[in-house]
Amino acid sequence: MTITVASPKYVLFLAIIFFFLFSLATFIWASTIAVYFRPIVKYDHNGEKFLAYLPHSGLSNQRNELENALMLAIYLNRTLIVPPAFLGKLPGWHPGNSMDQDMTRKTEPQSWWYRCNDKYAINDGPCNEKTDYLTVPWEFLHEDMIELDIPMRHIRHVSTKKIQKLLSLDDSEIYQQQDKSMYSWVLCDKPRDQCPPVRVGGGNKYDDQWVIEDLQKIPHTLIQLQGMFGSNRVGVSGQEHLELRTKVQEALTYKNPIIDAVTANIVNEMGGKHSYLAVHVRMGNRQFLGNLQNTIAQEIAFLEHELAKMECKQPSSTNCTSPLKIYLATDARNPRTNADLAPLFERFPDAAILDDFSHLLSPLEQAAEVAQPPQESVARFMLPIIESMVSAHAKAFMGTPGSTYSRYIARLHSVYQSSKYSD
Ligand SMILES: Nc1nc2c(ncn2[C@@H]2O[C@H](COP(=O)(O)OP(=O)(O)O)[C@@H](O)[C@H]2O)c(=O)[nH]1
Ligand SMILES: [Mg+2]
Repeated sequence: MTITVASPKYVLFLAIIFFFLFSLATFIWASTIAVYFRPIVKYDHNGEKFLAYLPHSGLSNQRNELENALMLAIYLNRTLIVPPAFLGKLPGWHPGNSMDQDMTRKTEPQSWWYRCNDKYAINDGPCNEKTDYLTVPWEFLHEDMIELDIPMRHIRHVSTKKIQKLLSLDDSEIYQQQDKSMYSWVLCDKPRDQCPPVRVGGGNKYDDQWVIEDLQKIPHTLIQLQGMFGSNRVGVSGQEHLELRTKVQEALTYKNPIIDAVTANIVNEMGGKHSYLAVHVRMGNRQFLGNLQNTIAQEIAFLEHELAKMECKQPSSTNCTSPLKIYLATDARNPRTNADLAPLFERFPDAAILDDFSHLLSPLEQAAEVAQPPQESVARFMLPIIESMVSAHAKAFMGTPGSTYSRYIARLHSVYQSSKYSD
């Protein structure tokens, strides 16, 4: 049978080809070209003003920045542009525009043909680089953030240029802070004459001191700050501010059904809430190595002391009210064969680690629904969070001095001691 040019089969064939090409062109247009060449519409913000900052470092450092930024947004009555939480590796603070550039590159949405399907990581390029970090919205980790009475806009693409486009701002409407160092400024939330003097170069951590009024005077629609990290960087004093910070900190307690369920199953296998002891050994960064032996010795002494309080000579001794288990949270690879951790395992050979619960971790893959960039497996990025939560549900906890990650676990631990969290 021959198909002639005018035959219905030929027309149908052409129609299918045309439909296919049209769909493909529309898809390419919608996912790439239209995004970059959208006409600029000038929005009227009706007096609404914005505050943005750039995240850096590990998860607890980022949360500290978020907490500072939320307090500052309250003081200035500005809407906070909230970046996502970065799990995995995120570089520390760096000067100039490089942090903004790095963020822009890391969070840029990828074109549809470039979606990290390269399982074997053969090609160079942003997809392969991205496999060592993952972003999720902060609200995914802390669902109570939604209860906070602070205007927020959550973004996924962290870039000053992108925020400028999103808010349709001219250059003149943006106040761009250029930090001289990681601790460039500190904010005092009192009248200037009541603020402690900052002696530049006099051993002070911060270079400069601002008061709220200084920032309130800035007329620009967007204040774009750089780093926000530092304990007490945004001052909190007086009853009203202290109460607000308590609310912010409460909202930044982990709350997510997937994470909660995985934690509950591990805690259950550990014997239940408040029934075991936990320590956190932070050793993955050079800054913790100098004091590591000391830290481990202190943690062993802490565990001995806690056991003695309960008249337990060994975690499993029969005269204890109930045999006690020990949980070790750590960023060490292969903790059981790590030479630095040997003294701990020699003294407590049955101490549990996260690897012992690998059969309970697969539900964490559900985080893929909100995670970017797309990855083969996302569960591994969630593990440090599970470590924190399991440790925080212990009867007693000790962390690594100087680690903000440990400090946050200690905070969670005291929250979880309250009746609200005990069954
Ligand atoms: N798997 C695992 N990772 C951890 C643990 N503790 C810390 N980390 C990792 O180390 C980072 C801690 O960084 P950061 O928040 O800057 O805290 P700090 O450096 O300890 O003050 C986290 O984002 C985790 O990726 C742990 O117990 N287990
Ligand atoms: Mg750190």
